[in-house]
This record gives sequence, structure tokens and C-alpha cells, in this order.
Amino acid sequence: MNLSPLQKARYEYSPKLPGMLRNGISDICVKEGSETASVADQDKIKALFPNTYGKKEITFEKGSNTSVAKKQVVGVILSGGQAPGGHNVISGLYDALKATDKSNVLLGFKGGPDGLLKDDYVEFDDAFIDAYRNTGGFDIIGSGRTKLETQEQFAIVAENAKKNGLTAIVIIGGDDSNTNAATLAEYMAANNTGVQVIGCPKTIDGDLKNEDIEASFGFDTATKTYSELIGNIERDANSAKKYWHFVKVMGRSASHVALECALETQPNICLIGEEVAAKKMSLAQITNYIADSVEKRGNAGNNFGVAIIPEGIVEFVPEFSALIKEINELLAGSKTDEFNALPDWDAKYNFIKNGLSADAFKVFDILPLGIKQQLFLERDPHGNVQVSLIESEKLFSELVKNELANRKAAGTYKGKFSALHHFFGYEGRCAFPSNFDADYCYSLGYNAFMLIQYGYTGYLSKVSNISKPAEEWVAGGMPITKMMNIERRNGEDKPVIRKALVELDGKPFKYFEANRDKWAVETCFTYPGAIQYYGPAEVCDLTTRTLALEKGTM
Ligand code: FBP
Repeated sequence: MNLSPLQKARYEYSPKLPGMLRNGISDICVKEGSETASVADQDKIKALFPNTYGKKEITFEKGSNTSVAKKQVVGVILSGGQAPGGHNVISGLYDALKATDKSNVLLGFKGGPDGLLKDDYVEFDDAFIDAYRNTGGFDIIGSGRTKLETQEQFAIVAENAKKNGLTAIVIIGGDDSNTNAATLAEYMAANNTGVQVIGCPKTIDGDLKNEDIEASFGFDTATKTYSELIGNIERDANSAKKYWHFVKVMGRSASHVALECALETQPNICLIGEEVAAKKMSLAQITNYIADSVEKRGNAGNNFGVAIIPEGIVEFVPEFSALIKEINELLAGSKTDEFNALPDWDAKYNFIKNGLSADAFKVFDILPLGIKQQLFLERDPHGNVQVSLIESEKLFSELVKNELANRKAAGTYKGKFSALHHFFGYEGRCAFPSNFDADYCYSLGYNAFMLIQYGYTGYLSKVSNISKPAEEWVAGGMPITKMMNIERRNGEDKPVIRKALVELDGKPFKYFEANRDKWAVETCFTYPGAIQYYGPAEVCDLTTRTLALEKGTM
């Protein structure tokens, strides 16, 4: 196989474990904490999870290992979008499992939850694992987005688990996948299958976090990768002084990625979806906010800038969400065929005008033509608008351009506006994990095995105190039901892990808010550069600004 020099070097990297896990398997004991309760809807969650609710939080400590020896056959899956470090969760799990007993077995089920349903797996050995240590990607076994949530699916998984003699399943995924892990754990316990289920917190979006889980893995590397690119663009903008760059970054349901990139790079503009929703901002208000920055900078001779836009922004704009809802209703059922049969865009436009409410049509009509057409022409198999495909970076630059033309006509704007567009998402999801993610993920995997070994089920592998050096990290586990509440999903009340949105009274947002007016007008760009894997710890092992601000270490 052809290996890049960095790939070779990363194979040799030894991820750092939390201090308490470093003395060897025989020296890890459990300290049980207090019983837990779900974050809300306690009675309902307790009733739905009678076998796994209310368990104690636990931490591992140095001390003699009292777990009962038994041969372990563990199945592992990667679930959902890729996030840097997934391979290290698997290698940490494998190393702990083999260090405990060489005859233990780790099976990797392929293609996400589908692998468990189709009984499609590989058995890992040293050579297999060694080829993936400290590398990005989920290609070791692939991933998938099938939801494991029905009793029928659980029965198939239980059957396949029995067939393969599985003692435990580890699900590496985001909030939805870990919600499914909790439900599967309950099923396995209720049916006395003897199969334990443990989750690991993954997602570059950063929206799986709470008072117990300080960060999901992958967020560190992905945001560092985007910040490197944004910093490079800022330097180019500051050199050429002729373009405004509109950069969309991933993060469908929360704006943590955009906020972290803004803290890293100090752009002129960064939109935060949660703020837009809280202030019920309209498209016109957002447009004016950006145009004000362009105008002030342009009038001072600075016809360049950088604006960061979170991927999910349009869904946070109340009038836009209302428009999407009306469009979905307008084309429900057979009306899609009626619409598609119309001869040209003019006829379609009239159909839309007659079908939408006056308010919705007003919003629709200010959109650039390309976005208007996208809303009606590119639809998912259920006929709904594909919100994730909307090119919001182009939407806002176009709206700003129109607004600036008005201001120019009114004589207030004297600059020039030329926009370029970027979307950073897939670029960061499979990067070589930063040292932080390599260490954190390996620790999560190692720790997941300790939870299995000590007989826990329905727990999320938890490594905390992660804004400090790894030596001071604290390893343990948290019942997943503690993070759950009841939410309305597809017309039904469901128990789910509460998603973490950007908190507008949280320290990361407050820091951004205190500085953004200055950043909007002056050129305060910062250039993070590429992730460093080798060199001084203060450069290589630094985690995110978000975490540093949340924990008060910045
Ligand atoms: P997860 O929530 O599964 O971690 O995935 C998040 C994400 O990376 C989003 O930021 C992005 O919107 C989405 O995946 C893209 O998904 P896909 O890989 O299916 O295109």
C-alpha cells in the first residue's frame, strides 16, 4: 500500500489515555456515584426504560480490578456522518479488549446499523486495526444512517447477536444513534439476552453535549480544518482586497461549528442560527446586518470581508420556515404532478403565486431566482423541500448585493461588492484526527470496554475534564437515559437525547457577541493555520475555543 509520510508517522503515534486508565487493566476499579434522573419528563422516561433508567453515574479509578472475568465478543458499529477519530474509538476498544484477554473478540459490523441487521461483519485482528490507527475516516467498516428503532429491528439484532455469541454492542454515533443505543439496551435487558449496549458520543456538529458529555468527538478536528481554510481565505481577502467571501460551514441543527470557526478566525460576520430564531429575525434584517458591515468597510476603502453562515441557517429564520411549510403543503399529493406538468417557469411562478399566502409569497418573491427554482424543483422522495440543499451562502450574498444596489442609489454606499462562495463540510469530516481527537477517541473506546467489562449497559462512554491535559481527564460512564426527554418527532411523542443548541447566555456566544461589532467593521482576522501533530503541546494539544471558554481556561 502507498502511504503518505504523515500516515506512516501517525501509525506510530501513541494516543494519551486519562491518567487513571494508564496503569494497566488490572489496576482499574469503579467508583459509583449517585443515581440519575432524566433531564426532563422523568416519569415518562422511567416508564419507557424500566430496566435501564435511574442507574448510577460511574467513574473509573486506580485500584484493583474487581470485574468478573468472562470471554467477551463485542460488536461495534459506526453510525451517521463521518467524524475524525472514529478509527481510534475502535482501536481503543480493541486494545482494551485484547489487553484484558487475548481470546476476546471484536467484530466490526459494516455500513452502520445495517451491518447489525444484515449480520454483515469483519473480525478485527492486530494487522487490520494497525492499518487504521490515528487516521481519519470511517472506512474501516463504513457507516450508515439507518435508524435502529423498531421492535422488529431489535429482534433481528438480538437474533444476530445470539448467533455470533455477542456479549456487547458498541454504537458510535450522534444524539439519534445514542437514543437508539438506549432503546436497544432496554430491549436487550427486558428480553434477558445478556447483551450489553454502550454508546460513544460522535458528531462534528458538536450538538451532542451536556453537563456530562463536554464535547462530541470530531468537532475539534473538523472545526480546526475549516478554521485553517477560513483563515487562509481571510489572508487572501486581506491581500487582494477585492472580494467578500461567503463561507457556509456544516452544522444542520445547531451553529456550534460556525461559532467555533468565528472564535478561531474573527471574521467580519458570523450568523448564529439560534440567535436568529430567538430574535425572530427576518431575511431582510439579516441582509441589512451583513450589508451594514459591507457598507461601513466599503466606505472606508475596504471592499473585502468574510462572512460565515451555518448550514442550517434558513430553518432558523421563522418566515422562511413558514414558507417551506406552505410549499410542502402546496405540492402535497397529486399537486406535484400538476405542478410538474406546467410548461415553463412563468406558469409555475403563477401557480406558486396563487397557492401561497400573501406573507409566504412576499418572502418567496425576494429570493434570488436560483433559490426560488431550487425550492420547487429539487425535492426529496416525499415531495418535501430539501432544506439542506439550499445554498444559503449564495442566498445571502445575492440579497446583500440587491440591498447594496439600493444603498448605492440612495448615495449612502460608495464601495464595490464582489462575492465568492464556499461550502466547507466534507473537507473536515475525515481529516487526520488532531492529537486531541486521537487521544479523546482512543480513551472513549478504551473506556467503553471497561464499562462492558464491569457489566454496565445503556451507558455512554464518558471522558471529562477534557479542557485539561489528558493526564487529568476523568473516565467513566453515564446512563443514556439521564440525557433524555420527550420530544415531538414526526407527529409522535418520542424519548430522545436532548440536542445541544448554542446557548445565547453561554460563554462562547457571549465572547463572540462582545467582539463582533468591532470585527464587523475593522479587519481583525486571525490565522489558525493547519492542524499541528508534532511540536510543543501548547500548539499541538490545544482543544477548541468553545471548550476553553465554557471551562474558563481561556
Ligand atoms: P451526524 O449528525 O450524523 O454526525 O452528521 C452531521 C453532518 O456532518 C452534518 O453536519 C451534515 O449536515 C450532514 O452530516 C451531512 O450528511 P451526509 O453525509 O448524509 O451528506
